[in-house]
Amino acid sequence: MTIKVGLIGAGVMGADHARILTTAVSGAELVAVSDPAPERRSNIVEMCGSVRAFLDPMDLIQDRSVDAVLVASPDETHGTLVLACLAIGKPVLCEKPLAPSVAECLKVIEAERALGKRLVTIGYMRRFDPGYVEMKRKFDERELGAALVMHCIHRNATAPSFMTAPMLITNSAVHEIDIARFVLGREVRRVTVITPRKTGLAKMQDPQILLLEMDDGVVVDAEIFSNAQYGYDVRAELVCEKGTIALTPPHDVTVKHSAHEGFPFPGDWRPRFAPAYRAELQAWTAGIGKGVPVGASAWDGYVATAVADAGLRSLASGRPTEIELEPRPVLYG
Ligand code: ISE
Repeated sequence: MTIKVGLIGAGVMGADHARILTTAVSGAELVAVSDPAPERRSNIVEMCGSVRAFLDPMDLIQDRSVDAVLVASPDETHGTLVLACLAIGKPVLCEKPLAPSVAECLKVIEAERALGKRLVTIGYMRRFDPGYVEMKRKFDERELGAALVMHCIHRNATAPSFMTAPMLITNSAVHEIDIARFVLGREVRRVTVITPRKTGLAKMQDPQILLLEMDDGVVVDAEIFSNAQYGYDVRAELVCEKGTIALTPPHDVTVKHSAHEGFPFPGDWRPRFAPAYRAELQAWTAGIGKGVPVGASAWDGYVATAVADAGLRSLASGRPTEIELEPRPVLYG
């Protein structure tokens, strides 16, 4: 069975998803694209062949030839598009965040709960990254004892012009929030945002440090630095009672030249997480065929937004901020 996918949003991430779906995922086919910009729509058609182009994303969602929808449009459109998919019972993979506001996330949870089945997957692709998957597997063996601290680093070479200080939390740190919950299997109960001296190379508060206090006492510190200049660099080390588990920087070769030894950094997250994006799309489309939901759920999307929202309040107040979650519906286990 081939899953026919419709893509909403053909920007940087949407185009990358289209390329991966067409070249690296089996049992799936990109059949439709929607984007307000005609040149972006035609890029996808050129790259992927027989793909129908739609101006209105709602028409794509309704179209009978589309089995499942991939949402990669701007963050503020996510909630409405996901709700439209749920209204007609179509599976949807929505790029992070599920929605910028907690209230909108809760509407999605309510709609899915009313349907009684999971149709929403959130694109927290790190859950499919071989390094994080191995970190979780090793930790779950419990040979290293209890987790104590998790150190995370999230550096972008340069931030796009639309990036703001709050977006370091809602756009970048949400990945750290989600992966900490995924690896540790615990919820965040308090968040504090610390603002170090800021770089002279950006106008906004950059970098920021998020301190996440988990409900079992583990502390996660995450440095978010969106103008680090030298490349895209994501690191993590989980410190346990009897040892640590760290990601190794993924690179194919080490080069020795001119009295230096080193390896290159990617320019952004697409090459760094290419295996994760591929595995995510493969698992999502295969899961639809089998009726098995995979990846981060709408609940995970809601929690990441709720923690980020508390982070925004901490950024504004400078104080630790408690997180109060709604009761978890049985649908989400
Ligand atoms: C971007 O939107 C992403 O999702 C990337 O994975 C992340 O590393 C980057 O910081 C975000 O801006």
